[in-house]
Amino acid sequence: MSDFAGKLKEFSVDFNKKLPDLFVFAKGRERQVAEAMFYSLSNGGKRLRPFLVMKSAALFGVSAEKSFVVAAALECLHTYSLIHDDLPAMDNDDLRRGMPTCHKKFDEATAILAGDGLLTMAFELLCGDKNTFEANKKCLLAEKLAKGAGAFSGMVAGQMLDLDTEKSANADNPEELIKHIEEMKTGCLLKFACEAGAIMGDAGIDEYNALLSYARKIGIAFQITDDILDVEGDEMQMGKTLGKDVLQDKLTFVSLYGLDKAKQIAAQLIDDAKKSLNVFGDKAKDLQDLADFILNRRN
Ligand code: GRG
Repeated sequence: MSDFAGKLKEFSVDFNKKLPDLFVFAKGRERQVAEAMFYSLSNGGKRLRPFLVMKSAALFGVSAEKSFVVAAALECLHTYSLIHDDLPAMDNDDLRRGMPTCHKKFDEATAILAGDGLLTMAFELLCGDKNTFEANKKCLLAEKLAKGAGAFSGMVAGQMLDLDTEKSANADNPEELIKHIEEMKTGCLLKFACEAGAIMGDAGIDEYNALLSYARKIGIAFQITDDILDVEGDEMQMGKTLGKDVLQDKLTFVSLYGLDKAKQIAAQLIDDAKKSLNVFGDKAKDLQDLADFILNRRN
């Protein structure tokens, strides 16, 4: 395990320890949905988004204690998207984070509700008392997350387009289309992670733009590596079913450019992403290392 992989593991162990405190487990039958939410949230996961939130905020001296709730809100929202993406009506997957998907472990209706529960919990965390930032920052964070995750130009919009990518192989400009989809489907939450740090830390305009530029580049690189791993990754390491893009004849960065060029593009994006952070000097080492981790990840 590389030094950084070890650091991320340590971060995720700490992060996971605090998750049970965010839950209320009722005694009645409704308990099942909270259990399903907790099952999917606590079940593995690299915690890249929480790491990005907390390390971006740390650039401005925001304590981990303060930024944790925002990081947890984002991970709740991300986990909802994975639960719903795995449903039979979407990607129909049996395995996620190396464990049975939520609808396999529980049932389909419970999984739908668990996703709904995590989505709403994200906003309860951002707007409630556990988030100790001033009201205007809470409101801005909630608005940014809603937009990034939403149906007009965020993750839900990206997922809608992604459902059609089997039919998009003959699109007029497949390169534009795939970038557009991935910016919304995957990029928006990574963007929120970095932007949240800037908001919490009252970043100046140059710092704000530097973080947004970094987020945009790692977002595309992250999706390219996801497409590469779908072809040459290891199912055990990835903890999910692979090879589905080819089977579904999906438009991906790999189908568009081939493996070698896709790898080159990802490497260039990561290089550029790291350069975007120059304004922070050595303080941004964790974010620089995370960018390299995204490029070299095996899961
Ligand atoms: C269903 C509304 C809705 C949205 C689904 C995120 C998403 C949109 C679909 C997931 C499909 C997918 C594999 C997307 C590629 C990028 C991605 C989000 C991968 C999973 O993120 P990781 O690798 O996962 O950070 P962990 O488990 O480590 O948190």
